[in-house]
Amino acid sequence: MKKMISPSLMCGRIANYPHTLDVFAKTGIEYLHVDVMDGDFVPNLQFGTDTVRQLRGMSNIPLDIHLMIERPEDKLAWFDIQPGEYVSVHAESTKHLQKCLAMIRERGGKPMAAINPATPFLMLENVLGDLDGILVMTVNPGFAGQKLIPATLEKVRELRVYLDARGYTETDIEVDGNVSFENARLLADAGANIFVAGTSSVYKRDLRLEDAIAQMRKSIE
Ligand code: S6P
Ligand code: MG
Repeated sequence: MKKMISPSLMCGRIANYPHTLDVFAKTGIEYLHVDVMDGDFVPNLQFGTDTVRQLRGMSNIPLDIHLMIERPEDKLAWFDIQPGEYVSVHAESTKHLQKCLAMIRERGGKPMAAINPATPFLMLENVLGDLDGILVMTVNPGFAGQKLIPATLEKVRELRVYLDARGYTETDIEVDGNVSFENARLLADAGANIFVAGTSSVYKRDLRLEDAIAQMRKSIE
């Protein structure tokens, strides 16, 4: 499967966005990871609907929207989902996961279910056909700069085997949280193919953005 990098925009300084987005375009970055947090599902606030709209106008790179919000079924329509965008909804945040995934699909988006470190992927068994991907959180969501929870690495490995055994060989596995250069390599070997790049890789301090992206590509090759 194609290995893709999705830098987490919340890790960047807003003043640098024009330059950063330009470098992302020139280096072939596949997606822009946009974290949406409601202060309820996670203990933080991030990127409102208007900001998401403005981000679309700043780059041609498609968005990868990670919704960390309660009752996403009530709020998905606020996001003006565009064809080709990934949109992930946390399985823990809704009683109506299938409905959310179908809403994303109807709008031309690529539906993903996100799962926290403590959530078993088996709970997605009955929606595998509704998904384009599964976002495996490798930290508890809410903040950048955390440490990867080791058990999530094995989870990715088991998930890839589980999906392939059921014929879902094209279902993406995205990983998010402390995807450092070293962890990216381990996660790629375990079967992940979309890598959220934050403060531990692409946005690492003291590294030139272009060099950090090149190093990330090498790690996931
Ligand atoms: C946080 C959010 C993530 C972070 C990303 C940061 O819960 O969903 O997308 O922005 O994980 O990366 P790092 O390398 O600082 O952990
Ligand atoms: Mg995220």
